[in-house]
Parts: sequence; C-alpha cells; structure tokens
Amino acid sequence: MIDLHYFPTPNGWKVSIALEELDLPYRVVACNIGRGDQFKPDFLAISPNNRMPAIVDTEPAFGGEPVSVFESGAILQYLAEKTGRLLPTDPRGRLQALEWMYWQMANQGPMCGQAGHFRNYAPEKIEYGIERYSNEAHRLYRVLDERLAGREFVADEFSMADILCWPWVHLREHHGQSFEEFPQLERWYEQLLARPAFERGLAVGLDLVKESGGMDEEARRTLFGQR
Ligand SMILES: N[C@@H](CCC(=O)N[C@@H](CS)C(=O)NCC(=O)O)C(=O)O
Repeated sequence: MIDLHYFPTPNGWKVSIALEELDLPYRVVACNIGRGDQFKPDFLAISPNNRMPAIVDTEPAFGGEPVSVFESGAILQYLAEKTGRLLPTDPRGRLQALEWMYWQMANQGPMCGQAGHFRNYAPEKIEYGIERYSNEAHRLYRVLDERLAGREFVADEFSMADILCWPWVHLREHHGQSFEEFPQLERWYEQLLARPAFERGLAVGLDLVKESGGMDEEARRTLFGQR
C-alpha cells in the first residue's frame, strides 16, 4: 500500500495522476499546508524540506522495510521504476523523459510558482516581480510548445514527463498565460485531459480544499512567512 501525503496542488496532482495511471492502490493522508501539517515531526521525517507531496510505500519492489520518497520528480521516477511503466526502456527515450523531468523540476515548477506568487498572493503589486516571472513563465510555455511541435508527447512515448509538466499548464491563468500563442501545448493539454486517470487524479482531495480554510491570514503566514 502507498500512503500519499497530499494536498490538491500542481505538485500533488503529479502524484495522484501517476498513481491513477498506474492503477496502484493508495491512501490519501491529508497534508494541509495552509495549517502547517508540513512542519509536523512525522511529516518532516519523510519530507525534510517541509513540502508535499511525499509517499510511503509499505511494499517496495526491491523488498525490505517500507520506503519513503519526497520530491515529486523522485516519486514519479520511483513509481515508474517500481512498475516498469511511464519511463521508456529504450536508453535514448529514457534519457529524454529524464531531461524533461529535470526541466520541469528546475524550471517550469519554480518559475511558474513565482509568477503565481507575485501575480496572485504578494500583499503588494510589485511590478518588477510580476513582469520578471510572468516573462519567464511565458518563455517556458514557449519552450514546451515548441517541444511538442510534431510530436504527441513530451518524450517519444507517453511518460512521466507528461504527467510532471501537465498540472502546471492546468493552472496557466494563475501564471498569466493562455493557449492563444501555444497551439501545440493546447492540443497536448486537451489530449491528456481526456485520459480518465487525469480526470480522477485531478479530483483527488477536492474535499480537502473545502475543509482547509482557504488562503486566509493563517495560511499566508504559514506559507509565506518561512525562513
Ligand atoms: N520540488 C517540490 C516542490 C513541492 C512544493 O513546493 N510543494 C508545495 C505545494 S505545491 C508545498 O508543500 N508547500 C508547503 C510550504 O510552502 O510550506 C516537488 O516537486 O515535490
């Protein structure tokens, strides 16, 4: 059984979608990041960077004690290697999927995250921050759009690279982006949205949002007051 420490956000959706695609049994353990669950000692023991998602697999494919994994890229690679799916076996295809995984983790996630922050959450409108990160988000949307020209998926076949990149495009308006200039991206996005596992993965934990209290003062302090 896999415990998924989770709140419905783009990084959380990567794992819920992957688990649905792989049809692996899992349990959701709520991690309400607006109320500080990410700082609880039991959670920090599996995710020392106080960020979700994280998983605990009681039945690792390599046997032995339960194993915990944090960082969504590492989690998807772990699940792909456990199941022999979502990571091409041909070495060149595998390399491409890994390249785009690192691209997502080091570029799309952090930069779009900053764009979303300055556009939607910063207490003051700081034009420099809004412009700098919205432009960077735009550049990254263009990079992915160009990658998808003439190809169905991010790597040569459907892979974890698609699952890692897709949830961030799902929140494009939050980053100040639209599909107007990115037709390849729109085609790829719609094609994946039509997969039942994507629909199921996106719906995981919607009740947690309702119960969470939303982005109130406590959530702002908890999320944006860290040092
Ligand atoms: N690189 C990490 C990023 C995870 C991350 O930033 N998670 C956010 C929610 S999307 C979080 O847990 N935030 C809690 C906090 O900021 O304290 C991953 O991909 O797993």
